[in-house]
Amino acid sequence: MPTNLTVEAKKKWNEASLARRPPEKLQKLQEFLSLIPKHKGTSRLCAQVKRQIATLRREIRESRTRKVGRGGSKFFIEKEGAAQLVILGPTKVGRSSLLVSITNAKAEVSDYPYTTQEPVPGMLQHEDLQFQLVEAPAMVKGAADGEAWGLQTLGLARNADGLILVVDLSQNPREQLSLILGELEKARIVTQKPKARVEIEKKHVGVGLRIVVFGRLVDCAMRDVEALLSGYGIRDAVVKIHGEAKLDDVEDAIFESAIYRPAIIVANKADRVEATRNLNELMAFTGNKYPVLGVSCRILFGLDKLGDEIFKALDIMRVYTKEPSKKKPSPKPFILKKGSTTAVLARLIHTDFYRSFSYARVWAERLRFSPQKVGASFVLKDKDIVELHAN
Ligand SMILES: Nc1nc2c(ncn2[C@@H]2O[C@H](COP(=O)(O)OP(=O)(O)O)[C@@H](O)[C@H]2O)c(=O)[nH]1
Ligand SMILES: [Mg+2]
Repeated sequence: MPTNLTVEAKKKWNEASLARRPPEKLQKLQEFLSLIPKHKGTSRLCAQVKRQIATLRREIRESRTRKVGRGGSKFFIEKEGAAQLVILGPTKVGRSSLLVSITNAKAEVSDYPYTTQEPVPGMLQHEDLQFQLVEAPAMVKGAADGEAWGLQTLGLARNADGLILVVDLSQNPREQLSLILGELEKARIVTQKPKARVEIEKKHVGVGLRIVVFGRLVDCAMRDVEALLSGYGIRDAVVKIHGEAKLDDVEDAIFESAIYRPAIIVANKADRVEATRNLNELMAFTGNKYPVLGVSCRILFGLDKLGDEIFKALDIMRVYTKEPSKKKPSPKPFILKKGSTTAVLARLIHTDFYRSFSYARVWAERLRFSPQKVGASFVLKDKDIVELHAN
């Protein structure tokens, strides 16, 4: 639904998005909110801006108390390994138990609620890859509105590559899952793959607007996208449109509203007597929207499948590079999004490599003969071995 904002409102939004200092940003957002016409098409935007305002207020307040307190937030966990996944769930479902069962981490498993108050990382080995799992504090009702450690927890989720949603099979799984998904949705984190993905990368003044459509514009033309962007004062940016995109998706991207994080549901305590019934209920509730793994951290059941599910959910692949002078590829793979080309690999290795790319040789079982000489647009697959040649 279009928001039909006035020129003045759009200008104000642009000012708010450019503001760097939190108090200034807060001021601009409040002014922006008052300029949004209130109708059906703007209700979601209003809710989102209100939440942003609430978050900023809290941040400002907390940074004031931190200055006198112990300083530094422990809530940001530096990424390690192939991907970072945050373990979310209500208290006592077994988030710590999961972490200690499958990683090297030392988290405290306990019968007391809200034991985990700071994120705890651990590494999970999956074949020749490692995934970093981070246990977040318990998800509570109202997390998206700042209850308990809600905003920090949702911040962790936003920053991660994927989510592991843990529920307890000795209790109503539907309630637990609805709680988690509800808070994620309020924080504009979606767990279902959207039909379209729009990235807006703002550039220096004078660079101009470059719009690249990898998918298709469904309900609009290129000039509509240009008009929408320039209406918001976005004149210097690279805009990438993937999938089946509507003009609304582009407007959503301007407001940096929704982000997609793939999710896996881990249903724990499968050893309990009520577990089978609750697992069936959970499956009926989720349909085939999410991968669901029934596990028990107590008797170490079902956990060996998690690595594979994570790998699938992240939509990634491994590519091994080989130097022309060497016989064997490097043992450590590069991690790429599924469907990436040799050009993407070259750019990941080095921008210079990308610029001077000449051709590649690829070894793979699916090819009729290996190695095969390929160009920059060759689509790679998991476990391909690639030798890059530059000019
Ligand atoms: N029966 C059973 N209890 C479990 C299992 N996993 C964890 N628990 C228990 O559930 C409680 C909470 O576990 P914990 O990992 O601390 O949960 P967290 O609050 O989500 O981190 C502890 O008493 C654990 O012993 C399981 O697979 N089966
Ligand atoms: Mg815990």
